[in-house]
Amino acid sequence: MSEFLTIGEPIALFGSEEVDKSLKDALHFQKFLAGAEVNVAVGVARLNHSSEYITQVGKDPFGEFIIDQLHENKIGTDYISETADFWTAFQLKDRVSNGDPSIFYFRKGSAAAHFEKEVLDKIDFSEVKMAHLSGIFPAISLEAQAAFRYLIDLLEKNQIRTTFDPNLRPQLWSSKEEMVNTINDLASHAEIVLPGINEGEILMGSRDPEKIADFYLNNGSATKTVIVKLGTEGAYVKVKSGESFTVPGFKVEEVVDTVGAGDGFAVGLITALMEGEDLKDAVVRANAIGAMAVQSPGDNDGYPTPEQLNEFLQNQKVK
Ligand code: KDG
Repeated sequence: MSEFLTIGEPIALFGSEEVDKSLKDALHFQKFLAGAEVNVAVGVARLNHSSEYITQVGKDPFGEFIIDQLHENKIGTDYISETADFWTAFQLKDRVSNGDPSIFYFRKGSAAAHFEKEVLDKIDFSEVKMAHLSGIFPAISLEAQAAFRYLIDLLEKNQIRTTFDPNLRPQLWSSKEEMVNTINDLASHAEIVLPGINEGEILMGSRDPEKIADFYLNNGSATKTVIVKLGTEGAYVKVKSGESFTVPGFKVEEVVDTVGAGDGFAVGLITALMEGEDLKDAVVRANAIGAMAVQSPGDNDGYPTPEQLNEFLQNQKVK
């Protein structure tokens, strides 16, 4: 078993190679492995930590591509089921010279949305140090949400440290109210909650990082730390004892694609904590990997090896 595990929906991503061309008009695409949680699994494995990814793929070329990519990235696939009845999800992403790209998903009723929670009974938790959860998997279907809640129970029973990224995807929920209530309920089970500042505003009604942090620190007894991601400004951190600090972000020369930065942030935080670094240094690493992620076109191709991370940290200046 691995030191780290996560559950999610893997997606075959076709990223346009044509800058500022609409998805309708673009003709040339590059294929990548994507999906918020698998991005985190990739980043953790790239920093030499054993990493396990839980999901279901279809018996189709995208499913085969994803399994190959997981093997190439040295990610454990012991708890991945396969089905011939449903397709693996895929998505199209355009390339923009400014701001966030548009993404078009083909995922409704996917193989992952039909994940059966019995698979989770096979998990060996003996070496697991940390697990990462995100608000996407519980949004893709009621079956996935039931499995997600069952995994939370298992993680609690096995006293595994958890991070939770709300990763809001409003199009996957039937209403804003359902999304907000469910995400806040799920967040209450995590030790570390990682909302983005815009997500905080949607989820609890304020853009004040301290108010967002206080909301989640009072939301459930499991939550000990809240880290509010401030984009290029870095991150605001508050812990249960009341201590708080801001860690500034790194300067990025050229932004190629913003998607995957939040997942990269989680990679930095989780790996540093698993290595015993203190919270402040862990957030510095989180900011660094977030900044590295935006400098390449796929979601996770910019995540560093240990050597690349050290080089970045030595050469970069904070904003
Ligand atoms: O965080 C990156 C994800 O947005 C992307 O990989 C696709 O998982 C995905 C999603 O649901 O948006």
